[in-house]
Amino acid sequence: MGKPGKEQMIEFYRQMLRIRRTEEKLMEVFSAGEILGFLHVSIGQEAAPVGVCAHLRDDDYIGTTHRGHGYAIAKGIDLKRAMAELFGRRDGYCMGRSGSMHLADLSKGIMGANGIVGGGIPIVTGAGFAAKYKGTDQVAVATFGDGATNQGTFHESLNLAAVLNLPVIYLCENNGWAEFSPRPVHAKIENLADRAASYGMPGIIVPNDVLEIYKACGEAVERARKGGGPTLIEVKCDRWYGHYVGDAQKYRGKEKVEEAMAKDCIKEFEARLTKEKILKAADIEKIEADIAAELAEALEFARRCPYPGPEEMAVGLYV
Ligand SMILES: Cc1ncc(C[n+]2csc(CCOP(=O)(O)OP(=O)(O)O)c2C)c(N)n1
Repeated sequence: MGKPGKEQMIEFYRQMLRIRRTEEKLMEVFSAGEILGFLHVSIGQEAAPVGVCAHLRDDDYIGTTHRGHGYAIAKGIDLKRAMAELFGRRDGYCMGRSGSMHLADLSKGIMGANGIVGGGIPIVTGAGFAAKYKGTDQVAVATFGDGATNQGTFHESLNLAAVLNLPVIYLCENNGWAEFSPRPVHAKIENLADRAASYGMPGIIVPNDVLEIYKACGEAVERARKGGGPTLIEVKCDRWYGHYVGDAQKYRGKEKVEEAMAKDCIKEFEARLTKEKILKAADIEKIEADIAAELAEALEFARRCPYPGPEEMAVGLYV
């Protein structure tokens, strides 16, 4: 795995911004009542999806959480159909039934977001098992938050993956909060990557920096593809907004929120690329304009799609 070139770095920037702008738009339409149900955004955490998905092929798997839009976007989901899904429309990926929390596109290896904390981890471990069993060189990535590392599914999956030497990357975005509980309330250890040692796999800690994440994930993916087994990677990041859109964060305090927002993985990367003369102001403007146009088109598509009819309720239902 080489270092990313200039073009690739610009692409990292573009993808992170695309995730940010999409979720900002989602917050807007959700607040206006156009999207129903719950919405969890990953604003402030855009580096991990971009850093890991840069190493993945369409036939590699990824399984995410209730905060999974970023991974779906970075793995190549079509924004129009994803938007239609969140709007509950028939042309969405799952006929408008999955919404934000179960968005999936198997043609791109996106096994689905998951509303059950820790629920995606064994599913992805199973995908890794299938890849190994079939003798392919596919890899599977499970992403989850710090809270999920206290679920039994996490421990059972990591143990099995280590014992069977499965090609799975476990990517924990430690944003310091499990819903409304700060990390010290739900886990006694500060570094969740330490848990890897008890299963006999490497445990790596990386900051919320796309290049560092790209490097760590690249090594883990390469090792997994070559039969070297699983890795646990912990990204130390911050959640800018509440647990869900509409959460006033009374449990967190204004100062802590401002502290989190002062750390922006996109702005930091933008400053670096600008300093190294890889990005100019005009390039940034063009990227912003392209994303705005793509989002406007996706929204227009979603709003225009019909809702599924009651007669379609049983389509895709297996009993
Ligand atoms: C099995 C289960 N228990 C509890 C919940 C309620 N719940 C939803 S999200 C969440 C916290 C998740 O925290 P974390 O894994 O750190 O992810 P983050 O929200 O920080 O991305 C909880 C407890 C749930 N959805 N599933």
